[in-house]
Amino acid sequence: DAVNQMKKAVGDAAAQRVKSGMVVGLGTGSTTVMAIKAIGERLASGDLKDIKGVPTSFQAIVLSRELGIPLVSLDEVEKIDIAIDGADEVDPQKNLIKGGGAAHTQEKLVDSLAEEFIVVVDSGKIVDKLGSTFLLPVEVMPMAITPVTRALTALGGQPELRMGVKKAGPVVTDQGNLVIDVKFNDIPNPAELEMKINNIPGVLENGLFVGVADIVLIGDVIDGQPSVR
Ligand code: DER
Repeated sequence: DAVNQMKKAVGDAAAQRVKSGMVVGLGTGSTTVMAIKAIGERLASGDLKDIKGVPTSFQAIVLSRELGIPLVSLDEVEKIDIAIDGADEVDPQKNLIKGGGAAHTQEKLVDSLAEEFIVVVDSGKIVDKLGSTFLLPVEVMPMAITPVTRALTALGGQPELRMGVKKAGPVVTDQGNLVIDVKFNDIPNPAELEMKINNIPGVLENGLFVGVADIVLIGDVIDGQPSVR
């Protein structure tokens, strides 16, 4: 369908920017899956050689293994040349809300370390204001759920514990923590809110990515043809 066409178009475009010999941050989510698959195809065809991936989730690890993309840890690399990752919202200042896949803790680490962080989104993710279409994910230590819920409410949010779909009970992150999704009616200062939330004891990371994205590739379908801007 059109959204998948957009995701593939933007994933392919991002994969084309990877050069042989690079260390590539491998993000999480269905759009980034398209980019990682395209990287795998370029490796298989010989068009791309000698790259190393730094994964941001079990999803990225499993897919990279299937595709034969060699993985390295942050202890083994001097730098990350490019990170490719998705987003749930992108505002006009290229600030993001991420965490739809509950992977935003490792993602923010890898994406912010990269020399160039490329965001891959379909056009449906573009918003005027962060928080207008997506709840803000917050990764929280299990023992801290109740006090953090109170603190997020005090910040003006409406928090709710993220429940699993094919897993009974709450979603558990790759770090073994839980996720609270928070509705904020307005986020006038994303940088300030990002810091305030991360300063709540028991919070590991939240999905506001302020001043991290370098390039945003937007997939569209125009006159039935996928395009990227
Ligand atoms: O969890 C994440 O941050 C993902 O990147 C998510 O925000 C985007 O996932 P999607 O490409 O499947 O919409």
